[in-house]
Amino acid sequence: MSDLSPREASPRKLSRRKLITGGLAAAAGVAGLGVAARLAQKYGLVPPDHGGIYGLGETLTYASQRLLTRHSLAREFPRSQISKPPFANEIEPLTDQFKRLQAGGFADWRLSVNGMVARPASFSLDQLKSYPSHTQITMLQCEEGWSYIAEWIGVPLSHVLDSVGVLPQARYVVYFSIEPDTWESIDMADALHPQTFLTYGMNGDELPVGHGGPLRLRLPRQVGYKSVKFITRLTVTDSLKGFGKGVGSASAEGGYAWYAGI
Ligand SMILES: Nc1nc2c(c(=O)[nH]1)N[C@H]1C(S)=C(S)[C@@H](COP(=O)(O)O)O[C@H]1N2
Ligand SMILES: [Mo]
Repeated sequence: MSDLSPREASPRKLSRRKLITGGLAAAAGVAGLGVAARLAQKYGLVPPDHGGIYGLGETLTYASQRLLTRHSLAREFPRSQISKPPFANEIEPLTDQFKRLQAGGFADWRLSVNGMVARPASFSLDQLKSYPSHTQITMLQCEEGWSYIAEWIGVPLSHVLDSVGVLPQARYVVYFSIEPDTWESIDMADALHPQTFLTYGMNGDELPVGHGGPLRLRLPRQVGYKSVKFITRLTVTDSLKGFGKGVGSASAEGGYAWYAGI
């Protein structure tokens, strides 16, 4: 019996990955930042918040994560491990617009999807719930150190993207909260990842407003701030330059990493 794991049994793939990550690190160490930056650029592995040569750390983190863990899954937990009760992180006072929608039972909540898609669309919650619902029991980890485990119920973002027809040149999905100045973006690898959900339920119930109800993007492979609450809009794009200050997210503008993989 071979003791090779399936991944090790595919030497061609592995050696290409090794070559690129090894090459990036070596280039950074020996030949200097310029060469590493050019290599990363060549393979499309530069995050939007790289900040020129000073962002080499961010670039290496993102590049090696993408090459090595692109298809890996966040850990899922048994039902017995669900935290009781999970507390909700502090959120800004909700706007009047939100309160009006809440008073109507969120019947008028819409998720609009536009940008580089064949058929821009606007979905009601009922429409999103008409897709087969999926669940995951995963951990939400705040960058400040605390975490909790919950069951998240929703529709994989990939289903919604498939239904609008993402154009081949798309590279990122930018997602916006109904809250002002609250937005993030992810690359297509994370957008199409099976655990990236548009979430409308939690622990067998509706998603509570404190946890981002009626609709939250759930992204268990990155830290908590990428799981934005109160999602109303998605834009598919090939460049993040035109959004805000061009570094990919509100949190990146505030000095946090755009790519915050766990
Ligand atoms: N719209 C919105 N989404 C948000 C936040 C926020 O303040 N507003 N906080 C983020 C941060 S920093 C964390 S750690 C998680 C907390 O999720 P929880 O309230 O379910 O614990 O939500 C994230 N999503
Ligand atoms: Mo957080």
